[in-house]
Amino acid sequence: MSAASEGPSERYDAIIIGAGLSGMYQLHRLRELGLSVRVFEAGDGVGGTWYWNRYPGARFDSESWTYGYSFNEELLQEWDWSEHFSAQPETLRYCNFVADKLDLRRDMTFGSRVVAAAFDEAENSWEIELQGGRRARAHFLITAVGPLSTPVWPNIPGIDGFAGEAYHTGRWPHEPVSFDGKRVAVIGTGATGVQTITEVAKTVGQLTVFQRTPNYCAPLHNSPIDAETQRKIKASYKEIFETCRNTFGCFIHEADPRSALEVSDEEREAFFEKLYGEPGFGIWMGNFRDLQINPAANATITAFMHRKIRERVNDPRIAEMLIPRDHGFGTRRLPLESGYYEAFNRDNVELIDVRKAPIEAITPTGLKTSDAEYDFDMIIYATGFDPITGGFDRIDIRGIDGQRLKDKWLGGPKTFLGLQIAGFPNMMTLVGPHNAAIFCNIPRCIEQNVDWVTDLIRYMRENNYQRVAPTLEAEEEWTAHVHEIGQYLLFSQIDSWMTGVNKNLPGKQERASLVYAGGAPSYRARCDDVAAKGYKGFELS
Ligand code: NA7
Repeated sequence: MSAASEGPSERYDAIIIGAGLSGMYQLHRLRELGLSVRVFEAGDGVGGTWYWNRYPGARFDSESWTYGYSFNEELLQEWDWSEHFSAQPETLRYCNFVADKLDLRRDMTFGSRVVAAAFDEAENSWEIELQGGRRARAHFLITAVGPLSTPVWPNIPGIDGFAGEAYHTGRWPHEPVSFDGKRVAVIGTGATGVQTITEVAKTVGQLTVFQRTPNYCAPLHNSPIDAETQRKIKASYKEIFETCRNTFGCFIHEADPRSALEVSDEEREAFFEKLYGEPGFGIWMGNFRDLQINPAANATITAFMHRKIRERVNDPRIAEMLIPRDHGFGTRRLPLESGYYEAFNRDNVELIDVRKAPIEAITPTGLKTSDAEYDFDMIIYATGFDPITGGFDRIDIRGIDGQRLKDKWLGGPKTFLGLQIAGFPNMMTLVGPHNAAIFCNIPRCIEQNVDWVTDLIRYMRENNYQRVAPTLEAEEEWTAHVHEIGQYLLFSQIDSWMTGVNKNLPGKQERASLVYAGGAPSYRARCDDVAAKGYKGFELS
C-alpha cells in the first residue's frame, strides 16, 4: 500500500484498531472531544480478549469489582458482578453492556482486520488498509490491539492433518464444545492451560496433558457475591479504585513492606499460609516486598509452593512432575486455579512431560512423542500468543520515509512511554510495549493510557498542532530506562511471554525488555510530568 494511493478513502479524525477494553474507552473519550472516530475490529463483536478467549474455565484473576471501567458512576451502579472472579461469558456480557450504554457500536466496523497502515507526510494523516482492500484515513491512528491477541499454534509437524477436533484456546468456537466421553489432549500449561485442564477434566472421558514447563499455581478462591456484599461493593467503588491506583499493578493487593528474610521462619510460613488461603493475586502481589527481587527471599516462597504441590497431589511421581525447577515462584505469570492440582488425582487424567518425551508429530488420529503414540478425539492447543509485539507485527505499519515498524523494532521495541514511537507521528499505542499496562490490572492502566492520549489530542487541537512524535533522544532515554528497571526484577531472567519469548516463533527465541516494570504509580507520575511540561520529549508542529 502506498500512502498516496489513489481512490476514495473514508476520512475520520481518528481510527482505532481494536474494540477491546482500550478501544472501547478510547472511542468514548474521543467522541467527547467532538472527533469523528472509527473503530475497526477483526472480531464480530466488542470485548477483545473476552470476545476471543471463550475456552472452558476462562475467568478473571482480577477481582471483578476492581476490573470494570471506573470512569462512569452509572456503569458502576447498574452492573452486578455475580462472582468475585467473573467467568468469561459474564465479562463479555459486561463489555456488551458498556457498548450498549455508551452507544459505541455505531462508530465500529466489525469483521474488519487492519492489514496495513502508512503515514502520509504531506497530509499528516494515516491511511489504513483492511483485509479485502477497503481503505480509510485519519489524522490519528490509535492501536488498541492488546498485548496477547495473536494466538500461536505450535510448529509441530502434521498439525494440519489431524482428523479430530482441534482448537486453540485463543480462538475458541462460539458453539458449545462437548468433552463427554471423549479422549482429549491439552498442550500447554500456562494460565490458560491451567484453567482449561481444570474445567475439561470434570466431564472428559480421558484427558492427557502435555506439559513442557510446569508453572506455580495458587488457589483463586472464587465465590459468588451475595446481595449485601454487592451493596457494599457499590458503595465503596471510590475507595476500591483509590487503593488500586496506589499499588504496583493496580490490584487491591499491596506488597508487604517487610523483607521475607527479616521475619522468623514461623512468621514467614504463617504469612504464606494466610495468603495461600485468600482469594486472588495476594500471594503474588501482596507478599513480602523482596520476593521478586532477591533470589534468597524468592527461595522461601518457592520452597513453600513446592510443599503445597506435594500436599495436594496424591501420586508423588506426578507431584514432582508438576513442580517447576527452572524458575522461582512469581517469575512467570502466576496462574490462579480452582482445583488444578486435584485434577491430576483423577483416574482419567494423565500428565506427560514433553521435555523427557518431546512431541514429534501430530498424526491423523492423535499425537506421537518420542516415547509413545496416542489417539485422541480432540486436541486443545493452550500454547499462548505472540507476546506484546505480535499484534503490531501482523500489520504492515510504515512511518516517515516508509520505515517499517517491524524493522525498527527488530532488536526489540523502542518507544517513548510505551505510547508513541519516533518516526511514527500521530500514532498512539495503547497498552503497547514498554507500557506499565501490561503488568497491570489492565482496565486500570487502560484508563490511564486513554486519558493521557485524549489529553494530548485535546492539547494539540487547542494549540493548533497537526503532528506529534517523540524525539529520538526521548525514545532512547525511555527505552534505556525500561531495560534498566526490568533488570531488578527476577522475571527478566526467565523465558516467558513477559520477556517476549515464544519458542514456536523464530524471532521470539531471545528474551527482550518489553514491559515497563517500575509499577503503575511511577509510570503514571512520569506520564503526568511529561504532560505538565508541555509534552516534554515530544515534537509538536
Ligand atoms: P502461555 O503462558 O504463553 O503458555 C503457553 C503454554 O504452552 C506453555 O506452557 C508452553 O510451554 C506451552 N507450549 C507452547 N508450545 C508448545 C509445544 N510446542 N509443546 C509443548 N508445549 C508448548 O500462554 P497462556 O495462553 O497460557 O497465557 C497467556 C496469558 O494470557 C496469561 O498469562 C494471562 O495473562 C492471559 P513453555 O512454558 O513455553 O515451555
